Amino acid sequence: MQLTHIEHIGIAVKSIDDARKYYENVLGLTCYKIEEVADQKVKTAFFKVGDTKIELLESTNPEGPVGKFIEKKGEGIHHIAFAVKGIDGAIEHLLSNGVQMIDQKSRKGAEGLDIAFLHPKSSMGVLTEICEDINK
Ligand code: CMX
Repeated sequence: MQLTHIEHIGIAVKSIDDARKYYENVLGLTCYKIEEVADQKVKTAFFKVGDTKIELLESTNPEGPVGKFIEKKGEGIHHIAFAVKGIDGAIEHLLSNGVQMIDQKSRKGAEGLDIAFLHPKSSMGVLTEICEDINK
């Protein structure tokens, strides 16, 4: 399995409109995209920091994964996403090493990436995503 870099860090926020003021006005980053991912019940906002992105996640439904996370834990780091070469092979590798996968097959996520989530119980409490940009 070949991880190339941290593709993004997902941060759960109550309001993208409020949170982006800190990322833009204080940290000096630029929001280059806002995208709703309907099946994940989130709105996302992206900022680039070198090769890595910050993905702000605002829930659009309290029953969605980010809505439930904020209800239980409040705002904060929600997941880490690694870019991988060959996501299908990586999923096979993880499964054969006993990792519990939330997604047994890759699916389309924000920014058109192929993504799959590992269950946090298999990764020391850190919700982890692997993703691949097939256009790169
Ligand atoms: N990080 C670490 N642990 C988490 C977590 C997170 N982000 N979200 C939930 N958990 C933990 C909970 O604390 C709980 O632990 P305990 O059993 O010790 O209390 C356990 O996982 C179960 O939590 P839950 O609230 O009952 O939630 P569910 O089982 O319904 O779902 C999870 C948890 C991780 C399977 C679900 O959130 C999921 O499928 N996530 C992947 C998809 C996702 O997060 N999408 C949003 C981002 C989309 C994007 O980036 O575009």
